[in-house]
Amino acid sequence: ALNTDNIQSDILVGMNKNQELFYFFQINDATTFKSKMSSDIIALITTTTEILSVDTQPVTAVNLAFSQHGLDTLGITDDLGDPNFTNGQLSDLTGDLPGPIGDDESTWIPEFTAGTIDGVFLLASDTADNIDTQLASIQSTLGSSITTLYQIQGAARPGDEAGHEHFGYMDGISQPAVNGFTNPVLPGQTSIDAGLFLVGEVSDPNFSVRPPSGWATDGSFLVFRQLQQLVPEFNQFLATHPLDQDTLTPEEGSELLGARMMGRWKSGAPIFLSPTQDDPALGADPMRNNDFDYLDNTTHANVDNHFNQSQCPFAAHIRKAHPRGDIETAVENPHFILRSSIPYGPELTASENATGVTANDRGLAFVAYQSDISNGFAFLQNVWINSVGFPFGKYDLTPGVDPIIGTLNGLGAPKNISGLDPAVPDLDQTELWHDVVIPTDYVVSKGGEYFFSPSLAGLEYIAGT
Ligand code: N7H
Repeated sequence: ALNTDNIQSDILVGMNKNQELFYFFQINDATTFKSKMSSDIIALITTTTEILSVDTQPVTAVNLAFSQHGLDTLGITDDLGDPNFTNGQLSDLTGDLPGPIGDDESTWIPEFTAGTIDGVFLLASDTADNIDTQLASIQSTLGSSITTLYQIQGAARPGDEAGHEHFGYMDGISQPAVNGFTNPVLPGQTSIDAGLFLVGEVSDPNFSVRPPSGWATDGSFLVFRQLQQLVPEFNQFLATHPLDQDTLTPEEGSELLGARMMGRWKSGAPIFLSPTQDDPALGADPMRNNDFDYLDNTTHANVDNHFNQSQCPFAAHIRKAHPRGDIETAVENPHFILRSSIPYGPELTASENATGVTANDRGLAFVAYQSDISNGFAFLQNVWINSVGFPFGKYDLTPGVDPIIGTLNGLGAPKNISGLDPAVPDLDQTELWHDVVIPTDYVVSKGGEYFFSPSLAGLEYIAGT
């Protein structure tokens, strides 16, 4: 079993609150910062054990992670054994394999291009007021040893939309199960060794190059991305391209197109199990809503699945990001992440709805944990999501980029996606004419950074140096 007293709460469980603030800071005075870590800050950090029970959950959960720039500032000279982390996220726009991650730097905000962020506090609670109180207390403790660089306020959406992101789809359904932690394992969940998420644990692919003193053990690399969602533009695209106009109403045809781009209906029901209409009962049922593998329903053979997009396009978001039987029968798949994202920004206004043009910034404060960024986020984004040929080996050799988050070099270029229209299943190897063309990107990266979220013992180690 894992030592859940030593692991920060967001990694394996999430912050489990409706409000979450990402507070990015710069360290001005390493000595004072480390001394305040020891005397006050570490005591505030929420562990996995604490978050698991409502009885022990703090009013405001707090996690803390550092960039490489931050570890440098704090005088930590150990190489954590993750080059993507060491070089920072900005360098993955132009870096070596498995980058680039596809963003165009022109869409990044200056706070992320500056490369000066040393750390991030994650603060989560039921109310924004609780978070403000906790943040004020942290700021008063740390005084002038830090400077605020940027903050993003995340929040669950209101009412029935709680749990849904800004495009309207239920999120947070599918996560890998972590051996030695997740219990029970739900149908369709893949069990993964803890070392794919936690440094130094079983099957950590870079075990041999971690700091020999062991202080990085039970930490995890946190990929943060501010992903803006152009919701009215996305809705307008769906509204003007309804599928199957012979049998469906325009509204139903638009819903079907969105669901086929995502791989799930707005309720969370997987289209692979319910291809023609939403099934909210299926979406809400954890015993069924993740129990599919993209293989033949009865034989679970891999043969038919190379031809058939009737149940789910090859390029659907959830299939690109987790191809299940498309690859898992062939190889042990090391490309898993634990997601802990939350929406940010206001609800759509009536005028945005009417004009179809975004006036307010909103999107997803994307968070993913892994023990190797090049196997995790960077691999998913580069080799799967942004690659027109993945899943490889299909009858159609160009399924297309991910229709939700895939981008052709971050430039908003039109994207040809195979098999989105079930009436025209796109079996042809060479001709692209019946792909659905998505005219631009509806998710735009505003930038991000790579962080390391140490264990509690790791935080003590840092503070003691
Ligand atoms: Fe995605 N969305 O809300 O539209 N994602 N995602 N994602 N995503 C998933 O199955 C979304 C992004 C993954 O196991 C669902 O839990 C949005 C990035 C993975 O079957 C929905 C954005 C990356 C899965 C969304 C976004 C991923 C997944 C279905 C950006 C990685 C699990 C809910 C604005 C690089 C797949 C669920 C599986 C699921 C949405 C970004 C990865 C609804 C809006 C950048 C691995």
